[in-house]
Amino acid sequence: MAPVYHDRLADAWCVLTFDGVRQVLEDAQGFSSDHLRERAEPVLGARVLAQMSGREHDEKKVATLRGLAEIAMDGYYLPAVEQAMRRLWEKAESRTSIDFVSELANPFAIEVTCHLIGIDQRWKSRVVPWNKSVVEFITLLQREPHDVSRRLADAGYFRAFILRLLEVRRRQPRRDLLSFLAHQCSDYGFSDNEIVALAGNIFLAAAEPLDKVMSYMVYEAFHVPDAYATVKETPREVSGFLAEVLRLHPPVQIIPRVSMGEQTVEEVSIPAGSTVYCLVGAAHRDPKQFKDPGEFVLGREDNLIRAVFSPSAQHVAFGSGLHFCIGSMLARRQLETAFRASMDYLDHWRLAADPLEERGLYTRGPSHLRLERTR
Ligand code: 2IO
Repeated sequence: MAPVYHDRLADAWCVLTFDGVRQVLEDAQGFSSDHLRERAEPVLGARVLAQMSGREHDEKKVATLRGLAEIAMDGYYLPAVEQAMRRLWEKAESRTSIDFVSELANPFAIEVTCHLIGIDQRWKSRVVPWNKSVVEFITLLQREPHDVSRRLADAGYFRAFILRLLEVRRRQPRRDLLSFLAHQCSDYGFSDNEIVALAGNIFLAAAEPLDKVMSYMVYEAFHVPDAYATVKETPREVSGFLAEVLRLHPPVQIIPRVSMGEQTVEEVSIPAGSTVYCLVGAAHRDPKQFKDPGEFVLGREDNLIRAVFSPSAQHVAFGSGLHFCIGSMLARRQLETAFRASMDYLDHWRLAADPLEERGLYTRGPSHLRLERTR
């Protein structure tokens, strides 16, 4: 397979090698995020960080990172994450068979993300379909006009809901991201519309990959029992375990860009104004970058833990360069917390069926993960 090729169906230039993907992501000038104007702005309601550059980008990113750090690291959020995961496992104790994806991972992801943003649990059933429409608008590659208008309407309800909540939290702040943004916004030049867009962006970007990675972690715990045994014995190894899950199963498979002027990647010339897809999964299986790329190897030297969650990462599950994921630390901390808690329960279960069945092209995760009780 050529390292870079034009896919006619998607009308996009697909980049499949690690070096190629890195080159594209690290050249924010040559490869812009302009696609988000059509792909994300109509549902989020304003420009988001990934579309910005220069001073505006830097200032707003600092404010958002500060908010994420303050909420996620303050000693209240992570215990709530652990509690949420434990409660779901406890509930499953009375069952003989469960689908981990729909019954644990997904409810977990929604619960903790609502908690993070500041959405009361009683609103979950409203928010879930709205968020689903926003995610579909952004990530589905082929779209029917009828569905597009329904998703735009749902996104409007979601934004109106967040705006109302923003007003409530502004009067009576709590320990959540929306309260933080409501209070910091004037100092950083965020408009209300931008806060709503940011909150919607963080909701989808936090929730959408979370259940998927959690499910892959549980799958690999059963699939590579030696690696799991090491983690159980030495809990700090969970970082390496997560790092390898992210390499082998990146939940975001496509990072799109638009070529600004003619560009050359892996000696292939890409015309100006083209859609460019960085194929994360392919890059992570590039044998030039990773030895035996298809193997799950705990603590591999070409995927060092200290670099995994920072822009110097040797994998690109969180992107690379200017728009490197600002939620990587949050992702790391909540996934490690939830997985550590899960280790108290995993022994009660076994995988009902291997191989793994997956779904999704843009974001991908196990379609289900049937577990059966062992005792
Ligand atoms: C506006 C696609 C799950 C982000 C966003 C769509 C930009 C950005 C991403 C991730 C993951 C989601 N892009 N998060 O790829 O915020």
